[in-house]
Amino acid sequence: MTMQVISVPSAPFAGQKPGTSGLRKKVKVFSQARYLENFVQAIFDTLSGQQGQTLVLGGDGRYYNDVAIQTILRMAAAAGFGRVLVGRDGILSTPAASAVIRKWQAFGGIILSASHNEGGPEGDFGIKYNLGNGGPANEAFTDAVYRRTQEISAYRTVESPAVDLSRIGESRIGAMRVSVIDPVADYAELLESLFDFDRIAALLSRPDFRMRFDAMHAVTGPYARAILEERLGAPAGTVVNGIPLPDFAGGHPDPNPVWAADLVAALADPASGLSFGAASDGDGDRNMIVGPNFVVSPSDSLAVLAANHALVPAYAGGLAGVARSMPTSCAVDRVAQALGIPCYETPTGWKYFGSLLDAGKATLCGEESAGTGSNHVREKDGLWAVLYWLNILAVRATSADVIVREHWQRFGRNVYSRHDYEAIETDRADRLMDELRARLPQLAGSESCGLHIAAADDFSYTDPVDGSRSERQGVRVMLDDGSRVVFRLSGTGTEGATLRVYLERFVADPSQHEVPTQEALAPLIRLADAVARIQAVTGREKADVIS
Ligand code: G16
Repeated sequence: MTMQVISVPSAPFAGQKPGTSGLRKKVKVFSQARYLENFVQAIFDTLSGQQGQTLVLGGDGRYYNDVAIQTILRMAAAAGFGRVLVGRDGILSTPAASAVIRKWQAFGGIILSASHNEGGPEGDFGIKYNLGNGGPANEAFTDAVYRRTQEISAYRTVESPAVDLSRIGESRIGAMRVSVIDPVADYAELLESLFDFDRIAALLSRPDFRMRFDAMHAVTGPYARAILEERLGAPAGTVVNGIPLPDFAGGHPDPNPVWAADLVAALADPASGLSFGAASDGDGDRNMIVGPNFVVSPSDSLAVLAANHALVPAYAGGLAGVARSMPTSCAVDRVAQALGIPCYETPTGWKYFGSLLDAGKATLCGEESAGTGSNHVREKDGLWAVLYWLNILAVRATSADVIVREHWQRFGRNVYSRHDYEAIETDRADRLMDELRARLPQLAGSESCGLHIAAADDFSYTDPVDGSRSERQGVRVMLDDGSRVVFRLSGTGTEGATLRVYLERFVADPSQHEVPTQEALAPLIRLADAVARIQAVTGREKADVIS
């Protein structure tokens, strides 16, 4: 059955430039007439060869997810896709979408999410396109989509009633099949193939081991229940805040000590009886790992996963290499050196890991922004990280804090913190970065706050696989002893600009490992303000979020 394709006249919107991870805007912006349609049409116009192919579609269930899914289904039919695999109720976590694209050899996928940003009618919405490898489209593609949004004059759709997404099954929009799939099954099967589920199940059944997984009312609730409670036999109630809500119950589904403070407090309270805590974000790709009275920093987590790879079935054969984003601490570099494997340093954004994973150059990747993952999919993966930790805990029969402290003893500690200045006026943030960039030539070799700056530059990256180049990816100020301060503007915010200041100092001496992080970094915090004139330019006396 063919349907008549309707061409609806439209005109460009300003600002449809994808950031670090797709296009993220307020719901109010996305729900304007033609806004979503223009962007989706720009994606479809940038593709070629999609006729008759399969598209994967799903999102994190946030407010507007359901409306957007129906719009995109009609537009996919008009664009000539042969089939769409859509998660039941329009739900697919980001790593699950990646797994489904890969398993079913789909042409690509559209994921609806604004990650850890708040939801609801006043909150944020987002959309990104993933390629046939299951990973976020590269910069060349997103630049082309942006160019297309600036010249668009119409979008194409069909007239068709809304598809019932509440039941698994098949239907059609014209010639296009719509298959509503179980959002959990393919993903859970993949994770089961990577880890020692028998050992993890034995750990979870021990009376002296109790874990809590906080799904933060976001997408991972159903995934965590199915995997931890149903397949691995963790007691009912292990997963908390497990029902996804369109507004995440009013919170930020951001697994860090600020937004998951309840979990951190529970693990700090011996009366809770908890020995391990974990959380994931809006779309299920980020993770937080918490031990008794101990929050594992994401950069340390990546290093620990790499150092313990031999304990996990999927990685026991060895790692080809590891990769981290530039602002992520160099803790994993030390592990790579000890293992004799390469460590790649990429710009911020999971999309930069894709070519390294596809080429078999890296097995594990991670970022300071609470993301870790491997070559099993092409996205970072929150529950994967939790299962990896559980697998290590099951084999080593000790707690997460002990594992990290032993890691520091062996490799030294890369003391690390990120200071975020949120919702700064955009022109002030741009001025700060411009002036900092202009000062770079004088910074190298200079003294500031009693510290000697060995080098200073603006990070650029050449992809070792396809040779593509990315410039202006963050200012690095490096000291003689390996300490660093990195400055960049976030590419995921929706309000003004967010300045991120990343601080790192290497401490070899074990007697200094327990010095509180902000105290250990105090000289670098002063240096950061002095070289970037943060207070003077932004008017802010301190960071809004320190993690
Ligand atoms: C996205 C990207 C990550 C990045 C993070 C923060 O994650 O996929 O690679 O580290 O944003 O980016 P920024 O510092 O530019 O805000 P997510 O979980 O938000 O999709």
